[in-house]
Amino acid sequence: MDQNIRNILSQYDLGGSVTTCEAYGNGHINWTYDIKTDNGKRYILQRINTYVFRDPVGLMRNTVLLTDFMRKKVDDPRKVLQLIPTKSGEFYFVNEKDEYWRIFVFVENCICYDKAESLELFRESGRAFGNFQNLLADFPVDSLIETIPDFHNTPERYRAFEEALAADTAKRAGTAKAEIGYVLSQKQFASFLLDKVKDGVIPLRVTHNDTKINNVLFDKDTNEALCIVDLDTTMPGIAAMDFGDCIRYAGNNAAEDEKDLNKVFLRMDLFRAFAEGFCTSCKESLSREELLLCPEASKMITLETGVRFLADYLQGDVYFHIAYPEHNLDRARVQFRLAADMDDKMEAMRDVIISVLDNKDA
Ligand code: ADP
Ligand code: GN1
Ligand code: MG
Repeated sequence: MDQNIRNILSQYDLGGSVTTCEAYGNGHINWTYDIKTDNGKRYILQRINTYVFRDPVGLMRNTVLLTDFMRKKVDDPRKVLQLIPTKSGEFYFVNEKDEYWRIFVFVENCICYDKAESLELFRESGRAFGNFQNLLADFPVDSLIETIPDFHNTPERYRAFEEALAADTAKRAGTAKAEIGYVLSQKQFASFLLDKVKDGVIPLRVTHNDTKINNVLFDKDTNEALCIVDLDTTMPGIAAMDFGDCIRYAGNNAAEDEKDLNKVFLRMDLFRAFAEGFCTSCKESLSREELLLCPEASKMITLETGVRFLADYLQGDVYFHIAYPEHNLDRARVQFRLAADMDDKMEAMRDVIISVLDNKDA
């Protein structure tokens, strides 16, 4: 364990001495560690990525407000993230290098998946995110800050992409001509959902905004979804985009960074399973209009995420953690292949949503 981490841990009373501290999880943004103590306690230590989150104090205020609010509504403490205060009672610690650190209780007996290993598991993730909507349906939206302004504003992501393309800082535009062409060909679609908000067809709600399956913790024995983690981007947004991001990540037949694009396609059996879990659990909190936009939202978030990966590739990988130099380009290619497949399956996705909402089998 390095001295920096030792110093951070010394700010906390963890009810025992720390025996191990290991890098943990597959997140692309924060730095996460699994901490174990000699009296059997386990924690998640995290350093907040302050390049991504420019207002970590506001972010932590959001997390405290959200977790306090949800805790009053659940029956099992494992169902809501629990922050550990420092010895001086703060929910985060800032060291002399201006790094922001925090500690959560490690949710006991949980397991986290990086893909939908079965239809039932994915249906259960749908229920979990649907239930997240229910839990926060009456949360006072105005009390949250926007931790990343314009996070799912797709036209704004296009603007940033075009800026990155014009600057071509990393001199990589020449290696991504086909991908750049695809992005530009889809520009008309980018404002489709925000126009619905502007026209009053759908509302802004408290949404999670990063609904990858690895942001859900399941009970190891029963595979019941226990807890939604990674609340850093929970802020006002479009509910159907939360649905869409789950589909983008785990409804894909392949991994987010698969190199063999023939393996990349939307699995309709997974789409249906997720829709059953999500739409059924939050039918009361969300309107039919919102749920009917889930197919377009699935394509929107897939396209937008691809645009973000490609912009980061053009900028020299300043945002997402990468494992090798073309990682962001590979990720972007997968998103574009998947978005194109979703175009082909738009009608089929819509039929599934309608049949789930109308409780039919087809
Ligand atoms: P990132 O923002 O980098 O994605 P996350 O907050 O999602 O970071 O954490 C990374 C991983 O750590 C999660 O995917 C999950 O597996 C695990 N994790 C996070 N919080 C907890 C917790 N309280 N208990 C157990 N595992 C957790
Ligand atoms: C990041 O932190 P993580 O890995 O859950 C990103 C999401 C992207 C995702 C792509 C704050 O999520 O927006 O969809 O990578 N989070 C942030 O895998 O930018
Ligand atoms: Mg995460």
